[in-house]
Amino acid sequence: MVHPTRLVCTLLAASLAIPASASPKAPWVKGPGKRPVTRREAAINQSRRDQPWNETDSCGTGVSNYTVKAPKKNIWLGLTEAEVAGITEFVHNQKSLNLTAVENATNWDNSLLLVELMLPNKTDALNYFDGGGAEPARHAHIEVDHRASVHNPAYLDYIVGPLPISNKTTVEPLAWPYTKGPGSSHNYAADDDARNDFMNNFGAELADITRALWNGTAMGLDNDTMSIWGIDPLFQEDGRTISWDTFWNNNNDVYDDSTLLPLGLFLKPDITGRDPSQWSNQGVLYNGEFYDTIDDFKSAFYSGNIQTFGPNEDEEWGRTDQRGPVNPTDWQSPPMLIQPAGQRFQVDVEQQYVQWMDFEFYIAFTRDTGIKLFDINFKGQRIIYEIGLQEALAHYGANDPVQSGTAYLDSYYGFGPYAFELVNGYDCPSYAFYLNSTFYADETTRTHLNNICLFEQDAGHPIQRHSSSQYVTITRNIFFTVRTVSTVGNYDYMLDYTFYMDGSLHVTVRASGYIQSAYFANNEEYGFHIHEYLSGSMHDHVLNFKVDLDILGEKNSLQNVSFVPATVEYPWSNGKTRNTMKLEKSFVTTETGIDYPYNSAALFAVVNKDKPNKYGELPGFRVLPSTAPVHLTVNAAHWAERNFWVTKQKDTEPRSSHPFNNQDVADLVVNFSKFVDDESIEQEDLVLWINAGMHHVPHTGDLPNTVFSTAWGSRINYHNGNVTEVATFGSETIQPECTVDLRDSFTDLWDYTGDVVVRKFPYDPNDPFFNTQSIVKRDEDL
Ligand SMILES: *[C@@H]1O[C@H](CO)[C@@H](O)[C@H](O)[C@H]1NC(C)=O
Ligand SMILES: *[C@@H]1O[C@H](CO)[C@@H](O)[C@H](O)[C@H]1NC(C)=O
Ligand SMILES: *[C@@H]1O[C@H](CO)[C@@H](O)[C@H](O)[C@H]1NC(C)=O
Ligand SMILES: *[C@@H]1O[C@H](CO)[C@@H](O)[C@H](O)[C@H]1NC(C)=O
Ligand SMILES: *[C@@H]1O[C@H](CO)[C@@H](O)[C@H](O)[C@H]1NC(C)=O
Ligand SMILES: *[C@@H]1O[C@H](CO)[C@@H](O)[C@H](O)[C@H]1NC(C)=O
Ligand SMILES: *[C@@H]1O[C@H](CO)[C@@H](O)[C@H](O)[C@H]1NC(C)=O
Ligand SMILES: *[C@@H]1O[C@H](CO)[C@@H](O)[C@H](O)[C@H]1NC(C)=O
Ligand SMILES: *[C@@H]1O[C@H](CO)[C@@H](O)[C@H](O)[C@H]1NC(C)=O
Ligand SMILES: *[C@@H]1O[C@H](CO)[C@@H](O)[C@H](O)[C@H]1NC(C)=O
Ligand SMILES: *[C@@H]1O[C@H](CO)[C@@H](O)[C@H](O)[C@H]1NC(C)=O
Ligand SMILES: *[C@@H]1O[C@H](CO)[C@@H](O)[C@H](O)[C@H]1NC(C)=O
Ligand SMILES: [Cu+2]
Repeated sequence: MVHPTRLVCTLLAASLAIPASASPKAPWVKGPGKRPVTRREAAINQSRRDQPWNETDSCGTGVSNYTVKAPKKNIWLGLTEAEVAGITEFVHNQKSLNLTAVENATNWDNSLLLVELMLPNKTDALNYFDGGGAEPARHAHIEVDHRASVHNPAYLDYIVGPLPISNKTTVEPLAWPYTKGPGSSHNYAADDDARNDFMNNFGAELADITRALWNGTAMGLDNDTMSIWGIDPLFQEDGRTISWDTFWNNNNDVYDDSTLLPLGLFLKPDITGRDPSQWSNQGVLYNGEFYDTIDDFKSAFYSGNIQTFGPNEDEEWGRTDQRGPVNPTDWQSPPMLIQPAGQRFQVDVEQQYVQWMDFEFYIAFTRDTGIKLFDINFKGQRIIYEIGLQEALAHYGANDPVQSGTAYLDSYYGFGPYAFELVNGYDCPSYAFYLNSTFYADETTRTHLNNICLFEQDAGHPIQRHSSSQYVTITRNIFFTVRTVSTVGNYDYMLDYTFYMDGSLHVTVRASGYIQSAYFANNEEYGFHIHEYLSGSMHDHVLNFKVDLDILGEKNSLQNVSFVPATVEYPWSNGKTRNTMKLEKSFVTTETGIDYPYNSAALFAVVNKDKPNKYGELPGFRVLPSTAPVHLTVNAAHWAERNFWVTKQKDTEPRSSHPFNNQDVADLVVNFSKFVDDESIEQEDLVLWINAGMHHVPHTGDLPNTVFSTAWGSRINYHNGNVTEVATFGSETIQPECTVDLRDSFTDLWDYTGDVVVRKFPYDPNDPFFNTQSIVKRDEDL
C-alpha cells in the first residue's frame, strides 16, 4: 500500500553564501610568492613527474590521470562493513537490550534501528589533524527501537565503543550530545500497523459515503482506491495522543501523485496508549462542519442538507510525462556541457577526499542528514571545520486540521536513505565523477551507487572583466560542485556545495517533486485554487545548516558592519549639514539569533581580531543569503525563527536537532534554544547555524511537479580595431587540439542500477543483492 510515511512539498532555490571578506586576497596570502605550498600542488608536481603532460593530446588527459592520497585518514567516513557486522552481533548479545532480529521482530519486540559512526569530537579531530595526536578512538552510535514495553515504547540512543569490538567494548546510554540527557524519546510510531487497521475500520464504516462521493473505498482491501493518513507530528493534548487524518485518492498508475489527491473528509482519532481497543474517533469534519460522531455525520449526509464536492483524481494533470505537442526544434540534441581536457580535480575515493584548485576537503555521509563536508582548506589553510545540513522543516498553515497540523522534520525520515543514484547527464553533467555511499537499514548495509556527484562547470558568465581603450581583461568563472539529491517522500531536495575560485562557498537547496496539497473548500486565505477541488497549501520551508568556520585558527569573532544614515556637518560643508551614510562597526558579543536587518543594511563576517592584515583590517568570511532570507512565520521550532544563529562551539552541541524531535515536540531530545545561553563569543571558536528556506504558496506551475527553478584568465589588447596582443597565461591548452567525441557524452539510461544491500545480521557479505526502496522505514513493517 501507499504508506504515508513522508510527505512534504517543495522549495525553490534557496541558498546561503560565504564569500571571502572585502579584502581582495585570502588573508594569509601576504603577496606573490608567499603562498603556502599546498598538499595539492606537491601532488600535482609528483603526478607530472610520473605522467608527463602530453602536449599534443589535451583532450581527455590533462592532470586527470593522477590519483591523490588524503594527507590524513578521513575520520568522519563511517563504519566499515566488518565494524557494522561486529557491532550488530555485539549488541544482540547484550541481554539488557533484549533485541530481536529485525526479520523476526513484531511491534512488541525491541530491534536495532541504526548503527553508525559516532562522529569524533572536534577537540580530538584537531589533535589528530593539527597536533600530531593519535587518530581519535572509534565509537559507534546505535539507536534501539524499544517496543517491548506497554507504557513506554521508546527510541533510545546508545554509544558502543571502543572499536573494534573487544572485551573493553561497552554499550552505554548516550547523553552528552543531547540537551535532554540520555537520548530517548517516546515512540509514537510503535503501533503504526494497528493504526492503519484502526483507520481502515472507519473507512469501512464510511464506505457507503465514500462510494457515493468518490466511487471508492479505504478499508484495507486490495482493491481500495483511497488511503487515510494525516498529521505529523501527532498532537499531545491534555495527556491524550490525538491525530487528525483525511482521505486521499490513491494514484492508479506509476505516477506518485497521491499528495495531489485530498478528498476533504477528516477524522479525529484519539490513539492514546498501546491498546487499540481503547482508541476512539473524536469527530468528523466535512466542508467546515464538525460532527461529534460518524453517526452524526452520516445522518447529516443522508438528510441531504449538506453541500458535497467532487474528488481530486489521478489523471493526466498529475503526471509528469510529456503532454501536448512537442516543440518543433525539440527533437534536436540540446546544448550540453563537455570537459575537453579531462577531469581537473582529484579524489581519493577510499578516503572520500577531494582537491579542486585551492580547495581541499573530506566528505562524510550520514543517515539523518546525508552529506557533510569536513576540514575544508583554502590555499592550505583550514577555513571550515564542518558544514552540513542539520534539519529540514516544512510547516503548513491551513483551516483544515491535517494541513494545519503538518510540520515535517525530515531528519526523522532521513536524507541518507533517500539519496538515490543520480541520473547521469541530467542530475549532473555527463562527465561528472561519482561516489557511492553506504548506510545502515534493518540489519543490512545498503549502498547507493553513484549518489554523490562532483563536477566542474562554467557559470555562463565571467568572474571578472574590464574593457578600456587599450585592452579587455576577462576571467572565466569556473566553479566546482558536490551534489546529492534526496527524495524524502513526495519531495526531492537537491543539495549543492559549490566552490568558487574567489574562495567563496555557496550552499544551495533546490526542490522538486510533488507538493502536498489541501482540499479546496473555503480556504482561499491559505493557498491558491490550483485544480478543480485543490488548494496549493501554503507552507514555510526552513533548512538549518551548521557552519563551523575557523579563520586563522579557532578563536574568532562575529563582526557587524552596518550601513546607517547620517546627517553630518563637515569642515568643508560651509556650516551646512549633508545627508549621507556611515559604517557602524561592532562585534556581536554574546550567543544570539540574528535576522538580516531591514533593507539588508548590515554585513556579518566571522573574523579573527588577533590576526589583522597590514592595514589593520580583519580577515574573515562574510555570511550572506543569495536569495531573500527566510525564517519560519509561526512560533514553533525555535531554531527556525531567525535567519541565523551564532554560538560558541562545544563538543556537547554537535547538532542542532535530533531525528526523534518530531515524536514529542514538547520534550525535545535536542532543544536548540538551550545552545543560545548568553555566553561570550568574542575570540571564541564560533559555530553559525544558518537557515535557508522559502515561503511557498504552490500555484498551477507547481503541477504536476514543482520546478527547480582554474580560472582560465586571458587578456586581449587591441588598438583601432586590430588585436595587438593575446595573452592566455599559460592556458594555451584550452585551444582544443582534438575533436571531442560526443558519443562519450551520451548517457545510457539503461545503466541505472539502484541500491546494493548486504545483510549484517547474520553477516552475509558474499551475497549482496539489489533492492531500492523509496521508503526505508524506521520500523519493521517493510
Ligand atoms: C612544483 O613545480 C613548480 C614548477 O616546476 C615549482 O615552481 C614548484 O616549486 C613546485 N612545487 C613543489 C611543492 O614542489
Ligand atoms: C601523446 O598523444 C598523442 C595523441 O593521442 C599520441 O599519439 C602520443 O603517443 C602521445 N605521446 C605520449 C608520450 O604519450
Ligand atoms: C592513466 O593511468 C592509467 C593507470 O596508470 C593508464 O593505464 C592510462 O593509460 C593512463 N591514461 C592516460 C590517458 O594517460
Ligand atoms: C528468525 O526466526 C527464525 C525462526 O525462529 C529463525 O530460524 C531465524 O534464525 C531468525 N532470524 C534471525 C536473523 O535471527
Ligand atoms: C524482551 O522482549 C520480549 C519481546 O521480544 C518480551 O516479551 C520480554 O518481556 C522482554 N524481556 C524483558 C526482560 O524486558
Ligand atoms: C566528546 O566530548 C564529550 C563532551 O566533552 C565527552 O563527554 C565525550 O566523552 C567525548 N567523546 C570521546 C569519544 O572522547
Ligand atoms: C581481553 O582480551 C584480551 C585480548 O584478546 C585477552 O588477553 C584478555 O584475557 C581478555 N580479558 C578478559 C577479562 O577476558
Ligand atoms: C466506479 O469504480 C468502478 C471500479 O473501480 C468502475 O468500474 C466504475 O466505472 C466507476 N464508476 C464511475 C461512475 O466512475
Ligand atoms: C473489492 O473487493 C471486495 C472483497 O474482495 C469485493 O467484495 C468488492 O466487490 C470489490 N470491489 C470492487 C469495486 O471491485
Ligand atoms: C561504486 O560501487 C560500484 C559497485 O560496487 C563499484 O564498481 C564502483 O567502483 C564504486 N565507485 C567508487 C567511486 O568507488
Ligand atoms: C549591528 O549594528 C547595528 C548598528 O550599530 C545595530 O543597530 C544592530 O543591532 C547590530 N546587530 C546585531 C545583531 O548586533
Ligand atoms: C589592422 O591590421 C591590418 C593587418 O596587419 C592592416 O592591414 C590594417 O591597416 C590595420 N588596421 C588599422 C586600423 O591599423
Ligand atoms: Cu513547498
